[in-house]
Parts: sequence; structure tokens; C-alpha cells
Amino acid sequence: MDDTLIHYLRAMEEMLKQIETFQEEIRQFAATDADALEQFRIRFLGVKGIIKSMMGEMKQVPVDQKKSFGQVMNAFKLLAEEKFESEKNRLSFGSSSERSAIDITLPGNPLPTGSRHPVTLMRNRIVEIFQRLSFTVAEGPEIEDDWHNFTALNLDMHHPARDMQDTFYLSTDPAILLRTHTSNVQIREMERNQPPIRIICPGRVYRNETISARSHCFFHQVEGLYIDKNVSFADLKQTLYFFVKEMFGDDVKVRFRPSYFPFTEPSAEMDISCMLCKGDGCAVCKRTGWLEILGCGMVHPNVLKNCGIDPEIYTGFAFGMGIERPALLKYGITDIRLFSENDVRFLEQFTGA
Ligand code: 2NL
Repeated sequence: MDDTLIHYLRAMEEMLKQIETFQEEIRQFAATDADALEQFRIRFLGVKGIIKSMMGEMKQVPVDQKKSFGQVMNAFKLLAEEKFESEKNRLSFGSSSERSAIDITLPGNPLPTGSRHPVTLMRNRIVEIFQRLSFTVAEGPEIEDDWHNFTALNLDMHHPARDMQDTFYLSTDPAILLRTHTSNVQIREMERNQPPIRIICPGRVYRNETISARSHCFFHQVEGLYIDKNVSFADLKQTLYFFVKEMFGDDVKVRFRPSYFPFTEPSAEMDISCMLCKGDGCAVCKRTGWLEILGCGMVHPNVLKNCGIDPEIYTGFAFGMGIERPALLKYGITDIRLFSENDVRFLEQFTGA
């Protein structure tokens, strides 16, 4: 036997003993926590670990011994790998309560919450201001009869608002139509109740108009009605001034213009100074410095009579405003059709009040 062979065999023997010791260590290993497990991995399976460095000895092993040395090393490696996996599983799924697969202290996955429609946001703002003045919300049908939409409101048979081109009538029964304003709700409330009546009526209304960036065949409105003894035009002005200041801020200027509606007498329209150009004149206010926001007036005595309320005892005011127009202004939207297209990319842009 030559010296090299003896030297080699001694080295091999030494190595096998070592492996046996390590194998015993591995069999007995039980990780107390993730740190201990990581230390185990680095010690045996790491790039500079025991197994890697022993594998490095391969090149010194004579060719005819390589196979059996390889088998020993593979068994050693497999043992370490299996121990690592089983300890890892035991730590994650162990019965001990602090070793849970689910870390309950982590924040949860966020749920998409959605957002309110800009028309809803604008409607809520309007309604909330009037609720502070003790108005309560009233609702009614969108499919209405001729009486509640037109006749009770003092619109005679020849009024242009009754024209087929403005109103959607049911083809099977022209006495039934899609309401053109939410005044039908106020008529129904007055028919059912005696004053005091103080209501705000938001809702969807329909007009047979050509659809464009500025107008649609359906849109939303808020109408208000206040009937009691001694309700005056001063009450009307004060209520609407309060509303405008709350809605558009203290700096806004207000303008009252005489107007005409068949259901109010006298009638007026209210303008506010354009908030975009501060009254200087721009494209939005058509260079006038003013924006029309609502129509109003003292409820016509004929309307009160039509609903069974005595105009000799009671007076009241009413007003109506669109929701889409101020929403376009507030959010800088240039096409009214976006409101009804239900494109999430559009809808998810609106937040807050
Ligand atoms: C406008 C104008 C207005 C009314 C609506 C009303 C309702 C009843 C009786 C009397 Cl039951 N009036 N509503 C009054 C004046 C104007 O709306 O420009 N709306 C967008």
C-alpha cells in the first residue's frame, strides 16, 4: 500500500465519522423558531455550508470511489433537506398558537369600496342643506298621469310643455307619461296633507330632447316646496340665499330676475356669479359672468286649489333646479352623457362631498 492510498483512506474514514456525527445532530434537531431553522439551513445547506464544502472534496476522490462517495453524500444531503422541510412545516402549521400559518397581526387585503356617483354627491349636498332648514325628503313615481305632471300645475291643454316632442307618452295610453319634473311629488304631498308642508323632492325626470354633450333625455332635479300661513316672497329669497351661500360659499354674488312659470306667481330665476371667472366672463358663463341655477316663485293659487288647499288661508313658495349642470361645473366635466355611460374609469374619479 502506498502512502497516498493510506492517507486517502484515513481521510475518508475521518469524513465518514464526521458525517455520522452530523447525521445524528440533524436527526435530533428541532427548531425552536424561524431563526434557529435558518441557522440550521445555513450550517448544512448554505452555499458555504457543510454539505457544499464536503461535495467540494469530490475532486480528490479517486475515480473508482466517486460513486460510493457520491451515494454517501447524497444520503447526507437528503437527510438535511428533509429535516429542514419538516421543521419548516412544523413551525408554520404547528399546534402552538403563536406559530400560525396566518399572521393575524398583518393588515388585511384591501377591499375595493367603490365611490358615489357625481350626481349623487351633488344631490346629497343640495338635500343636506335644505334638511338643515327642516325640509324633509319626499319621493314619488317616475311614471305619472297627466293630472299630477301637468293639469294640477296649472298647465292648460295648450301649454308648450305638453307637446309630444317634449314629453315621453306611453304609446298604449297617452294619459300616462314619464314625469318631466319632480313637481308631481309635491302635488301628491299637497293632495294628501294639509299645511304646514316643507319638502324637498330629488329625482330623475325625462324630456324628449336630442341627446348631446349639453342635454340628455333624462336628468335629475331637486324641487322644493314650503306651504304654511304667512309664507312670503321674503321667506323664499332668504331660504334660497342661505342655500346658495352654503352651497357655493360666502363670496358668491346672487341675482334675482323676474321670470314666468304657469305654476308660480310671481316667478323668478336666480343666477349666481360664475365661480370659474369670478364674474369676469368666460366660456362657461357665456361671457356674462352669471350662471343660471334655479327657478322659483310663490305657488299659484290655482295649484293650491287643485290640491285641496285653501289659498285664502295658506301661501307658499316652490323652486326647482337641475343637478347635472352644477355637477358639470363643480367637477369640470364637459359632456353630460358621461353621467349615464357607467364607465368605471369616469365614475371612480369622484370622492368626498
Ligand atoms: C326650473 C324651475 C320650478 C317649481 C319649479 C313648483 C312645484 C309646485 C308648485 C309650484 Cl307643486 N311650483 N315647482 C316652481 C318654480 C320653478 O323649476 O328651472 N327647474 C329646473
